[in-house]
Amino acid sequence: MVTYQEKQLQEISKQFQIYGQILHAETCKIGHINETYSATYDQGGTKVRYIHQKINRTVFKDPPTVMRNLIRVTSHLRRKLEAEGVPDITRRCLTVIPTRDGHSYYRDGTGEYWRSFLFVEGVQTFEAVQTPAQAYEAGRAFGEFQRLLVDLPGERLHDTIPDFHNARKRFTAFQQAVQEDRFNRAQDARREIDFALQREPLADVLLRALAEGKIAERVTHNDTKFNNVMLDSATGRAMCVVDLDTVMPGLAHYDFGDMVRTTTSPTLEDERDLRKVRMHLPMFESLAKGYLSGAGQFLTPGERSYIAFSGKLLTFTIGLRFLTDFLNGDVYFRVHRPGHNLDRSRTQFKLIESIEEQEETMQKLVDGLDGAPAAPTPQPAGAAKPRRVARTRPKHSP
Ligand code: GN1
Ligand code: MG
Repeated sequence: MVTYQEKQLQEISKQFQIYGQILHAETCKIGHINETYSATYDQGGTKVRYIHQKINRTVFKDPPTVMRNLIRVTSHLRRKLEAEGVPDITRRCLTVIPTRDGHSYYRDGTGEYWRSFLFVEGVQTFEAVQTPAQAYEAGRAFGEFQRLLVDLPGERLHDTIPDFHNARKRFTAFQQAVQEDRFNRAQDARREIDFALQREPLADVLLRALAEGKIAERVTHNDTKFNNVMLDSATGRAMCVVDLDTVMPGLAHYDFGDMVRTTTSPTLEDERDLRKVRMHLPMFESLAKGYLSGAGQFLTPGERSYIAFSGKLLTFTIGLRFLTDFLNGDVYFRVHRPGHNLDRSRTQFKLIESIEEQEETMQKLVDGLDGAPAAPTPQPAGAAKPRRVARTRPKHSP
């Protein structure tokens, strides 16, 4: 039976340089923002998969500029990887499939923007980290991503979401949501609101360091959740990072910090049993080693001095965003149950407490690492014990 989505996708897919017939399509129920489908085609008797994705226009106000960034970034990455002699390029970097008239996106009759990617086969993504070797690989992948983009030629990338990680602006939005309390939900979040208010000074630390020239603007990914790294199913090595809509000017710390948030506690982002939520030092150590080995030499001593702090800050910023969205009536992040955003903020705040207990040790550990430590042997992801949180289908974008 052809579902509505498949019929719709058949129409969409005809717009792209994909030949053959759609055999079936399914929704990828991942990410909080865009709508993503994987579709299998018959091409000359071989089954080939593609990703089709509808860009969320409420979040990304100007999809054509998102796509312009994405094309510049993926072209540059591909050129650099080729120059470094890296094999298997279409599994190492996302490949955008152009429309039949050569554009990077298609705008349908209702004004929605669609794009397509080659499906990367033979990889896995995970909602929660399982081993220090995986943390190393995630760190290495995003470190390498930043390193490869350090010399992106041309003008400054477009800010696809202005002030995306501006913690001061996020804090102000949070204060406003508390003050307005339009859904009368503040009473359910008293403890979380107080927790956040007490930590207000965190919001300015990196912005001040940037203004004082201690750290520099870079090209960064800005959404470095662990589930945005595809690990080779056979070797466990990181192959490709995905979800490139927020690649734009940022701080290296935004990327490292969000990795600390999602790659050092073995729990899901919305874990309700807070006793399980903890920043595990061995995970952090592997993550930091992987990151510094991937990043190579470009980080300055000033940047390195804020590395441990960045974990706390990004967990704070994203916790604030969840809490703000809860207070505002769940208008931004997709929710799957009442109180979901509040639960998510609780998990982030528990992780902050754990980071606070270990922050000094974390920074000392980073200070003791040089730029390119040796890699531990990754464990094959396929050999890891299957867990509820493992996903065999890759996530290509939010
Ligand atoms: C969103 O949709 P997803 O999972 O890729 C969000 C990130 C948050 C994340 C929290 C554009 O990412 O900033 O960290 O949820 N992306 C956007 O899970 O807001
Ligand atoms: Mg995303």
